[in-house]
Amino acid sequence: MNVSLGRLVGLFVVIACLVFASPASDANEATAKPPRKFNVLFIISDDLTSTALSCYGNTVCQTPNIDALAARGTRFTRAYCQGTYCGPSRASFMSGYYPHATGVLGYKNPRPQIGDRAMWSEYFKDRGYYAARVSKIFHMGVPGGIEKGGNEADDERSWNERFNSPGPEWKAAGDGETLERNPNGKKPVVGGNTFVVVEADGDDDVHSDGKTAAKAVELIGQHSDNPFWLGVGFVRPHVPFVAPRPYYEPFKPFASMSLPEKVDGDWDDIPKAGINYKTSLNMQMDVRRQKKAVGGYYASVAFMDAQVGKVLAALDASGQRDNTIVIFTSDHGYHLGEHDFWAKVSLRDESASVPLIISVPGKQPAVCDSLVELIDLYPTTAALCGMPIPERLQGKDISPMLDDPSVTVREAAFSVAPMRKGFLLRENDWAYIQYNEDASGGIELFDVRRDPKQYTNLASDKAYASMVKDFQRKLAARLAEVRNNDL
Ligand SMILES: [Ca+2]
Repeated sequence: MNVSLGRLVGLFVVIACLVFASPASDANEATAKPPRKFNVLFIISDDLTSTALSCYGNTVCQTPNIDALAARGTRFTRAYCQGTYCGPSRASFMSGYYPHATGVLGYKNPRPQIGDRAMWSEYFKDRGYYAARVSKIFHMGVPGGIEKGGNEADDERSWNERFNSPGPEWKAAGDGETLERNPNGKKPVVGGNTFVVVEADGDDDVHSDGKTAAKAVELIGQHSDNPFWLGVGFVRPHVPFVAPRPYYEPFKPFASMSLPEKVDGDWDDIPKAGINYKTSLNMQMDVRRQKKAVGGYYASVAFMDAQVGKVLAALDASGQRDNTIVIFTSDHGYHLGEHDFWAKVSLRDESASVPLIISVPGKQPAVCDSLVELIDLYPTTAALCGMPIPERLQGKDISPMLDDPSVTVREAAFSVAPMRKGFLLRENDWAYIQYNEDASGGIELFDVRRDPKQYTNLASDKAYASMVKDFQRKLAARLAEVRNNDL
């Protein structure tokens, strides 16, 4: 009797579960809160190497505002751009495709290649967000485009509103010097993609980035009661190095700046295409000029950091901090004299890696060493805001890393330098660089555990021959994967 009563009760429990289980879970879904419509505040600096930020270990250049964001967000130590200069990098993370998928390897907007597919901000705009940009998100020429204040390679339909921030750039009043190709010091201050330092008169708002911060502050105040996707593009520390005088104080005299270690015969094992397009040699910069370039770059970073502080303070004042995903990054990195290289394009870590901080309300601060790419930002923010991730996107959702920084999504980051027909596969322990798709322009292989500054190219060492072959195969496969898309 007892046994059969027990069975009967058991059977009743099973039936009850079958009958009530699915209505109960439907009821839970109905009462569950819809995904939060987080705002996205995307702050991007131009030509910023992570090595210049104090939260990434720089002890000379202090960046308290970016550091404060890092202290409350996840700071990524292995984030890579997809193209090592403005045009291809920005076209890639905004469209969600690698440069070799769209073929946008220069300074054009990828709209003709992607047709009606939504760019990153447009995807949010299509879902009821107010989408706006202030200054440079897609490519703009610096300083030329900023002097003129035009839209350059922008994409109109990505935004509800867009704002440019014209500034005097190299023409700013103050003490200026052209450092590049000016050995006798007779060349005046010039425009273009040239190393020029200007210690400028007047305050922040004279300059493009000061105006960008002011406009961003205004927009955050105006749009605090509807979800927004706001892109804030600062143009410093891109050349010319122009900042108000007070930002130079910590870096003077410029002779006190230190330069990266110089190694005898450093270029002997670098293929011709791997010698960067700007070097101390072809720029004709002696040690005095090199040190001043570092000081000017740091002053520009400090100035940009102060503008980031204004934008973050406005977010706090708007009451939207707890409802806003904040991203800080750069379009690519930069050389400050390592291997006597300067600027971008190179596929070494200083140039191909980027600072990346993602702060999401409710997540614990963390440092994440997993390999991530700028192309991941689009799908990641879509996921964080409860939107479906379009299948066509070539980046990965890295949002699980914000809960658990040990999560990984890829074996190798992929970046290109189309100007040099260069390709990088960056694994945790190895950096593999090749020039031309058949590697005919040369190969570089670095053991970054033992040689983090990449002084010794192992590519022609017989002991690594099979590893080089493997990397060559992996790179060809990666490129084929990138080219296999819906375009
Ligand atoms: Ca850039």
